[in-house]
Amino acid sequence: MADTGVLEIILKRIEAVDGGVDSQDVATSLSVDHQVVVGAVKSLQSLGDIILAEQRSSKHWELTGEGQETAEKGSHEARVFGAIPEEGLAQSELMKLPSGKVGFSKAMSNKWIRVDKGHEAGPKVFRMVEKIDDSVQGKLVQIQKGIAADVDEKEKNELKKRKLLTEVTVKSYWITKGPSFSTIITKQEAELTPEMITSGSWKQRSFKPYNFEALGVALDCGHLHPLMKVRTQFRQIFLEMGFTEMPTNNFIESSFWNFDSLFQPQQHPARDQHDTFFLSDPAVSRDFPQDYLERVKKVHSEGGFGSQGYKYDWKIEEAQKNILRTHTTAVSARMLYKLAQQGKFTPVKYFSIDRVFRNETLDATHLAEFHQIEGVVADYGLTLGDLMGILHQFFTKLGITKLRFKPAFNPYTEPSMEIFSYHEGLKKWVEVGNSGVFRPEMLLPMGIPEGVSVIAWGLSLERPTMIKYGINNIRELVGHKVNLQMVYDSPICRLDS
Ligand code: FB9
Repeated sequence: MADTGVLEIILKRIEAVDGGVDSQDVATSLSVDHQVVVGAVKSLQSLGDIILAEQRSSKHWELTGEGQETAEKGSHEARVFGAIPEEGLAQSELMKLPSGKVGFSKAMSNKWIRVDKGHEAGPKVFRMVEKIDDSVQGKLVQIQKGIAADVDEKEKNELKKRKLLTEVTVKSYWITKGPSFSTIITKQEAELTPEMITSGSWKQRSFKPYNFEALGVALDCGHLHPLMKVRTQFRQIFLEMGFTEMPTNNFIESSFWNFDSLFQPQQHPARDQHDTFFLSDPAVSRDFPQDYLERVKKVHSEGGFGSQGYKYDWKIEEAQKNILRTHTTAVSARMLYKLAQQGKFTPVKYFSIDRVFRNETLDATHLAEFHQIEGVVADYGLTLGDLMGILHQFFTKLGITKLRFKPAFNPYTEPSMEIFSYHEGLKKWVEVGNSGVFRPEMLLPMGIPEGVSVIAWGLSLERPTMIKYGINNIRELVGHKVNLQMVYDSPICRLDS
């Protein structure tokens, strides 16, 4: 609230006149900065319709610094005239004077002085008249005193061209009485309290208008990491597509569920130390559905279900090894086995978004862990066309509409496809995920009925997050070097825009 003294003075002045008052005049009369009066006007306006304030601008002439000097000491030409003695003055000496250059040409054009070039020592300047009328100084003095009625606009603009005068635009408020005008300022209440309501005193109070433009109070609270914001968006996409989230709360997994159940052979390179993190304690799991384990062992070592298998000596010790899961497809395997055990098959749509761990070479976009996003659909008679269709539907919700599919290989899906999207910014096709149809050697040992096929796809959470938030190095997104201010400042995520 502005100084109430200024507010009261403004109100009393408005009351005292028929029309209104100008904020600049008030500021001048109170010897305060104009902004002080503007602040008082804003405060009065916030109290309701006490005053009306119409912004206006007026122009007036002001002397420049050089103009003030001219008004005080005379024009340059007058100062040059005054510097020339009876016996004349060498032009070279005259030009050394501060007003020399400007004053000389003006005095010559006014025919106040003349140059005699017949002297041996060089040109000499002489007066041509006894005295002069310094009209420039006279006009500036009149303008300075505010009595310049007979100085016309043309003459003022001439002075402006000589940088002796400048035209100043002044914005001010014309303040008049409002519909609720009063010289008494009643303090406005900022909030309606229970006491006011119970006592009824609110009836005699005036309340500040509600400011719907006010920003909310910045909450000093936690902030969601961009990865979590993007995860929420992906979760929303899956949910609106009718998918159910899988329970992924086990980072530790047995090799059996992570690899063997997916028909990934025990000698596959992805299963050794340099690609997978093995646990030392507890090093092994032993609790598996025995009948299912036997079927897995058989399909690996001898084949079955129409497959010749891998024909190797499958060892339970390999399957028992505990690891950090390398993909969330291990969770999909558990869920599909559980689905097969429920007796009557029912079509399902599952998804998962959670951390997976790979003992890989680190670089600017790859760490030893990332969040995998996975979608799974199980139903009778699903085909590769259904997979392509649901991929188009899913990626369209990310704003990705141009997809291409490239044949690929995964141990647990056949056929498999890498998914590519055309990146308008990079002007090239970029890989946005992988997909495929789970193999019968994976599904049939679980007990999934003949005729049911399961399509699935996966992508990472970090890649789209880095793209959406313009982060080039993954260490700026996750890890101990993350700038927490980035987390605080990261905006809400909208994947479809
Ligand atoms: O996410 C990936 N790229 C991507 C995804 C979205 C995106 O969004 C743009 C803003 C709009 C941009 C890019 N990729 C998969 C492709 C590459 O980044 C790749 O270099 C890295 N891949 C990870 C694995 O790397 C070791 C991404 C990760 C990945 C790859 C495959 C799967 C999951 C994650 C899978 C699978 C799968 C296949 C069949 C059945 C079930 C699951």
